[in-house]
Amino acid sequence: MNTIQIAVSLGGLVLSLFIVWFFWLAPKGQMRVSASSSGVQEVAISVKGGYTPDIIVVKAGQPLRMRFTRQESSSCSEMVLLPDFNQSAKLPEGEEVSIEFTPEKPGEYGFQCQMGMLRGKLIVE
Ligand SMILES: [Cu+2]
Repeated sequence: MNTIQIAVSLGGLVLSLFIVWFFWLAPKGQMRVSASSSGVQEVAISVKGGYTPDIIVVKAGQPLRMRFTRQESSSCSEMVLLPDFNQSAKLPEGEEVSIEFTPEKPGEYGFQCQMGMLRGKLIVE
């Protein structure tokens, strides 16, 4: 390999590392949810290569409504699962789908697509 080939390979490596970081590892934003006047904590989550926001902070003992809107056709994200709460939903593209439950115990709970490639975190305080 000459210098240019090495530079090109290194460039490609750096680029793929960046893509991995960008799509899978970078936090897409933390959101603290407050209850509306009806007492429901409500959060809108957009689904596109990940969940935005992907870290959601809520209060224990208050009903929570998670409104998912999937903005892509990738089959990866067609389901969202919250195994700790026995909740799951199919997300048709472009349609808002709500999941409602009351997180009773403080802790950290994951939500994810069916293969576990997209992940988000629910922090219950
Ligand atoms: Cu997936």
